[in-house]
Amino acid sequence: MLNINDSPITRNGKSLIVAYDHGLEHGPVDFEDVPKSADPGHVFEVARHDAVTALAVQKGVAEGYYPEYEDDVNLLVKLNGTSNLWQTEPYSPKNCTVEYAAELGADAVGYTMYAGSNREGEMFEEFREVQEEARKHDLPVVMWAYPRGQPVKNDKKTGIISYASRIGLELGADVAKVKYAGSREAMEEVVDASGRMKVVMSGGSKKSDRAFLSDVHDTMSAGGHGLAVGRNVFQRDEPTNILDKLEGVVFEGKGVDEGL
Ligand code: FBP
Repeated sequence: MLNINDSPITRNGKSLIVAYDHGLEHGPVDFEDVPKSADPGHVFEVARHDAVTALAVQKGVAEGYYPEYEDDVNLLVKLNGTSNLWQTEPYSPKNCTVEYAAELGADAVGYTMYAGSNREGEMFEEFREVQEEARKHDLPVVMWAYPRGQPVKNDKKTGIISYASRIGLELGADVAKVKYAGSREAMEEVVDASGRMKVVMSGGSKKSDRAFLSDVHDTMSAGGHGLAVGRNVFQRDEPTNILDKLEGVVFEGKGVDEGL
């Protein structure tokens, strides 16, 4: 495991990663409420906010936009991804090498792991390659730890989220991005299962500021290390407002009321 406390993707050991790979994972429907969010340039501008420690994008978006932002934004290149246009066994194919991500200027790389899928073996093997190549480039590896497949009846259960996060530790991730487990106590179990690896909360669909900050606060109080969030930032007309509030809760130890 790398010590990523000196990495640009952390600030005082914590991270606030803006995830913006939804155009691939969900399609343009995620941009309908706030049409300007379909423009990667808009989201790169948002990611210049001091609270944002990295912007996670697929390589095509990185190629097209990152050169203008390399002084202001830290880049996390997502190395695999999938559309939701198919319906078979969960699998997220690799579409970019660590070497190419490094050439693009990545400060970290990301990989989605669907533990529980019948194709888990292929993904473990792809992740092995990613993790070992990332070590050669000294790049932190963030695992999107999303248990999925026939044996995973409920991916919101604390035990299954803990298991997915633990798989991240076992396979050499530096950070696991997990779904919110539902309470501070449940997030504590997830963090406890994860050893020294950092655990960050995934955002999920859009909520009110108070509800979202409350989940984030639970995660931070449970010993989590921040969040990796997409829709709860870019589906707002003024993403800067929520980033100001998140900065208080994630980096300044504020409670929900104070953060608001
Ligand atoms: P959100 O904060 O919008 O949930 O984004 C997090 C994320 O992991 C994205 O990086 C990704 O595109 C999406 O969720 C995948 O979500 P799912 O596989 O659950 O549809």
